[in-house]
Amino acid sequence: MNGLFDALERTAGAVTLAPGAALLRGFALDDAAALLAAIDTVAALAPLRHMVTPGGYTMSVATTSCGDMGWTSDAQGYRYAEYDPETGLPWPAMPALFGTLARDAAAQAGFPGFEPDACLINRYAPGARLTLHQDRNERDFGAPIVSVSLGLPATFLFGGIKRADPTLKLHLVHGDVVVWGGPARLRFHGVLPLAHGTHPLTGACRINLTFRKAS
Ligand code: MD3
Ligand code: FE
Repeated sequence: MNGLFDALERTAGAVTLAPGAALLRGFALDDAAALLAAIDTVAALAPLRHMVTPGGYTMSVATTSCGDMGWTSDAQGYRYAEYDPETGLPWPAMPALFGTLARDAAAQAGFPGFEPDACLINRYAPGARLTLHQDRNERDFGAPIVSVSLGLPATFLFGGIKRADPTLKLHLVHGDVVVWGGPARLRFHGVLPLAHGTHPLTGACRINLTFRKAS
């Protein structure tokens, strides 16, 4: 895969992909096993599920959340909610490691004081994808979004402010963290269908964490 960011991706440390968007290559590597164990704990309380979009499509990505707020979708629309509609219970607490990692990554990318109140957990099986979209359900677009990639690699699409703007491809691998803030916060983005494969820590899937300030 010859993404346009290949040269940048080979550089160690924080790399600016675009104004407000920083790639922290391997930032979560040392925490990956502990993150995956914590994800299992969350998913035991709030199962990963395939949500239905307002347009009536069942998402190929399976999703759950932890933290004070969780992201949900149904025929009524996309939104954050305090309760998991599947269980009727509050979302599981955000594991301490999650908050620390998100705060440290945001600070390294130039967004000190990031205190996420929601972590969306996306699980991709081979073939699962996320079509181009904007994240606009959060109240404050001044806060960044921090994303953590675990398991199988994926090709991420990074677009512009309009849906029809050209997209760049970015190869995201196990342990990569990207911070999306400032002028990058509302850019369109998506994930191409996941390729088949097996990762030693996750098996045949990719898991993505996105940390947000939802309220
Ligand atoms: C760029 N998740 O959950 S993370 C999502 O890999 C989502 O599961 C993808 O898009 C995934 O909404 C991509 C990277 C990401 C997240 C939010 C962004 C990139 C972003 C917000 C603005 C710009
Ligand atoms: Fe998104």
